[in-house]
Amino acid sequence: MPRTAPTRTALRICPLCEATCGLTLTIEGTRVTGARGDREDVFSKGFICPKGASFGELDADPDRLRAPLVRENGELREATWDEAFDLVAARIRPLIEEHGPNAVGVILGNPNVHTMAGALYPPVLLTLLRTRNLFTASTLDQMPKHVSSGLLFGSAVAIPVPDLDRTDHLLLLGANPLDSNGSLCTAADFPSKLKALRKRGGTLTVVDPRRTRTAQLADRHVAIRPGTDALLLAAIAAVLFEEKLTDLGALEAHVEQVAEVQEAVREFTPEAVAAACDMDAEEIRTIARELAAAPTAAVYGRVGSSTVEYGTLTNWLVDVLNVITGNLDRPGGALFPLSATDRAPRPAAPGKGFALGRWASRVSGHPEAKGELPMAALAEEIDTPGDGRIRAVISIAANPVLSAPDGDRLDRALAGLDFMVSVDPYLNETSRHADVVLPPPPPSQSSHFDFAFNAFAVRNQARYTPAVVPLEEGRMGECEIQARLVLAVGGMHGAEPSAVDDMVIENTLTKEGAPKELAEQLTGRTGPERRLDMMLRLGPYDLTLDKLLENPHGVDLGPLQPRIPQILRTRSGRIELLPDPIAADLPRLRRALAERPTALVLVGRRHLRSNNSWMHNVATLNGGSNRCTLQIHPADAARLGLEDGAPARITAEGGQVEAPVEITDAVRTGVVSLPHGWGHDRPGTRMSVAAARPGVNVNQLLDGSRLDPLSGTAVLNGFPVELSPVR
Ligand SMILES: Nc1nc2c(c(=O)[nH]1)N[C@H]1C(S)=C(S)[C@@H](COP(=O)(O)OP(=O)(O)OC[C@H]3O[C@@H](n4cnc5c(=O)[nH]c(N)nc54)[C@H](O)[C@@H]3O)O[C@H]1N2
Ligand SMILES: Nc1nc2c(c(=O)[nH]1)N[C@H]1C(S)=C(S)[C@@H](COP(=O)(O)OP(=O)(O)OC[C@H]3O[C@@H](n4cnc5c(=O)[nH]c(N)nc54)[C@H](O)[C@@H]3O)O[C@H]1N2
Ligand code: SF4
Ligand SMILES: [Mo]
Repeated sequence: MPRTAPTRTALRICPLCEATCGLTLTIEGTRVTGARGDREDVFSKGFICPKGASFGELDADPDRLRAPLVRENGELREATWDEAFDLVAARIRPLIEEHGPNAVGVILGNPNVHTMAGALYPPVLLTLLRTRNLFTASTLDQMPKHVSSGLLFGSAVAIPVPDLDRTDHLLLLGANPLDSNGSLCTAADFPSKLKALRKRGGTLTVVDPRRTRTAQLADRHVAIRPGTDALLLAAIAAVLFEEKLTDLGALEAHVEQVAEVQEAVREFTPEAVAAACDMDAEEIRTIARELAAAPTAAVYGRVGSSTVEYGTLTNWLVDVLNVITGNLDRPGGALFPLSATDRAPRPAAPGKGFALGRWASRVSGHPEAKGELPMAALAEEIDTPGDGRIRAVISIAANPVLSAPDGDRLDRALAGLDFMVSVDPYLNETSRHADVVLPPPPPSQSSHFDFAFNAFAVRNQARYTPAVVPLEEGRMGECEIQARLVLAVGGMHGAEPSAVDDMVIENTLTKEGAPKELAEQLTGRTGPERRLDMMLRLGPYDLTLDKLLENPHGVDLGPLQPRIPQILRTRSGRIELLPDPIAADLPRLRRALAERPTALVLVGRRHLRSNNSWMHNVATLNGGSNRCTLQIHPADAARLGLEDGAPARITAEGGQVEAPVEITDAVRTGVVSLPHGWGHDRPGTRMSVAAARPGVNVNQLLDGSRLDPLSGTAVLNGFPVELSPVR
């Protein structure tokens, strides 16, 4: 008998951020003891970051829940899976039958885009449940991009990504890929790609109120006043029109309303916006001319251009610039990826367009966007009495008590629900309110395919990694958990979970007009694998699950290709450059020209060794420079009497928090920065490492009323704060 467990290696795509790096894991017995970058991975070619390197610690975190929890007499206790699902069915069905589907609110958090389960089952759950109360991390993040793409291109998921490997010029706004590793632009090893851009003679302009590690790489860093990117971009467009620097190139035949946009941005001259942006008008002209002069260029904005006052307008203007410089849909510009599980391209044809506001939230009347209501309105939908209030919540991979505005109110609201079920590996600030917690296994025990991120990748490719360690005794895979949840909520409690997959396969094949025999040809040991196989076979490449299994380092599908007009689904079949909802929101931006800026506004930041709210429980990731401090410029600190290391009180419309001051000239004057995802000091959680260094919840400063009106996205960046020393 071997005295020690045998050591082996296995490949696993990293699920910890959007870069989707291929990892080579070292495994002793059933324990992951090491992780390095897989040099043969077709996409990531060996890249790894400190989070990926901590895969083993994160995977083996002793605070991860091992068994379901159910609430009995107010206390959570361990239960069997059968008990847990029986309880879900028994409690949720009567609520739906008595009060209708809208009595159930569904919350979907970010990690759903990092698991196969999160891609495959929530859509089925929502189809069966038919609730209008859907809240996701998108309205704390990228919903402005979906709305902008929906309006411009007719499809909310048609999102152009910068062609990082080939572009000559990148204008990057409100993104810090050196720490975030990129977002809506899946590119393993973003740092090298930016360095390579400069090495081949290209240029990088970074617009960010902080001198980030990304900004330090740039040829030009513009420390803009937060929240004013829409003004800057409108001014760049105005210059391009005024100086006749626009050139639509091959797009000419596929775009309408260019003249209308020219008219709409005319008054946003560099001189008109300079004071609001706190920029030099001449520099704005230079940026516009550089953008036009570059042989190819891409404009790309992320979180700092999205979770802001004019989020949808900013995201629209990003693509307006890509269009009027002829860079949209051309190599070196911004292109639409075609992932292996996308539907095979259909011929170009006018579509149904994109509708906003098909229904509105009950309390504040916020319009839906992409079928969702603002996460910032979740608490009021639960705690405001009346017909149609949310009485039960299904929360999957979400921690809105920390990630959404006014966590204290949401905390109270969740505590007052009739019933809550949470699919989450941790008992944290949000899941502690659940009556049933269903814990998925750690990532080593889950198979992985990036349904979401392959569609935003800078190179088309496909990779599948089966689970590297068998399911531990007593565990249930997350696909099965979510399938059983679908059945329990959908009134089919007790049916085989594979029934969900069979139903989806049958419906899809019928809808796609595919031969029925295909269902029998599908390979795969499990329902989710067969669904993946089906999607690959229906997809645009000649791929199957078997082919991916034969190529464990992935299949490269080549650089991004032009997809216009085929991808367009607007009513006109063309890019509608000035959609009505955008035109209707422009007066708000015009008013901003005259507004006097507030003295001090707050922005967030991300740390390389962190991820939103849930990775502070790994000792190797929590510590060092990864701290919840208030960064402030020396001049502002001196003016306000704040000392480095001493606590400051931060006050805003939603409340107050106290955080230690970190004086640094990396933030510009008039701006302070506090990261999100902290505030692990609530009772009843089981995250011991995080609780020992809790930090504070920045989102307690917000009351949920600040939203980008078109997308319902919370304004998490660039809101006014006041500071004082804590004596
Ligand atoms: N102030 C401020 N607030 C922000 C942001 C900001 O920049 N500033 N960023 C926003 C953004 S971009 C986002 S995306 C949101 C994120 O908001 P959320 O999605 O609410 O938060 P996360 O911290 O990503 O974690 C979600 C939950 O998923 C659980 N989880 C982890 N892995 C798995 C898994 O494999 N399966 C399941 N079922 N659960 C899992 C975690 O334990 C955690 O409870 O936060 C937003 N909030
Ligand atoms: N290490 C790490 N990686 C992550 C995450 C994480 O928490 N940690 N989260 C993941 C998630 S969910 C997402 S969505 C992505 C996000 O990925 P990124 O969008 O790259 O995220 P951030 O690092 O928050 O970068 C936003 C930048 O916008 C700047 N900013 C703030 N306000 C403004 C403004 O008004 N204008 C401009 N121009 N800039 C502004 C901030 O200073 C910040 O540097 O990262 C993902 N990857
Ligand atoms: S960059 Fe992202 S995907 Fe790559 S190793 Fe780090 S956390 Fe994982
Ligand atoms: Mo995000």
